[in-house]
Amino acid sequence: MPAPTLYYFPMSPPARAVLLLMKELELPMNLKEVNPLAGETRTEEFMRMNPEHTIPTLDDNGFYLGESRAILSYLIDAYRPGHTLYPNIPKEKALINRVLHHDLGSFYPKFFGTIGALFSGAATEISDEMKTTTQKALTDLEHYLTRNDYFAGENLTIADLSLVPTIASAVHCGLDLTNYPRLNAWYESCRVLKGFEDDQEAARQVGEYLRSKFPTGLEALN
Ligand SMILES: N[C@@H](CCC(=O)N[C@@H](CS)C(=O)NCC(=O)O)C(=O)O
Repeated sequence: MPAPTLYYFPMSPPARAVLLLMKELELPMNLKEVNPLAGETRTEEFMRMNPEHTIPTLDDNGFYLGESRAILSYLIDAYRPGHTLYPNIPKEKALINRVLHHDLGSFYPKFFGTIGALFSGAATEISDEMKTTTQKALTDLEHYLTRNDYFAGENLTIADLSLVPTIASAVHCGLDLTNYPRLNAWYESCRVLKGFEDDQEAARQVGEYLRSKFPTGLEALN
């Protein structure tokens, strides 16, 4: 059967999480770049695959899947079942899912939802409220790392892969992670990921893009 196709955009944090997994496991995959900023996720053809018009979108031989975290767990279950990045052990899986749900339902919307307004031009300054919301989101992550070095235990899992691109983007936009020592130590340990350096390049582009619109970047969050 042909390898699955991933629709992605290089700067997109959720798409980059899937790229990190693909590189880590050396999964054969066709990559197709789609630019949401140019409306390419809103074509009829794309929306037949994913009516929510988001990347990443996976096409596994006619099985279409959106939502990066669902794609991460599907790829392991389908292509590397039981891998340590998402082990087939109910309690370990539950702890990973917990972080993925926290990321989707709390961290990403609080953090990226807030700073996203700077990228779109909807916000032209970092308000006290934006500062409080993003700092709370980062402190919540810091608390996750109180007992473990990684987000769901003592090993890297897809929970970490889901978070790396957002944090890397924030760092390249000017966030000083040393204010969050556990998160900073975690970020440093993620450098072992095979796709980490490529992800840094994407994060650098996100930083440049933000500074083109908002020259001081995220420095006011520190
Ligand atoms: N929760 C989704 C978020 C996906 C998402 O919002 N992707 C953005 C790019 S970062 C996108 O495709 N936006 C285009 C659009 O909404 O039309 C995931 O994790 O996959």
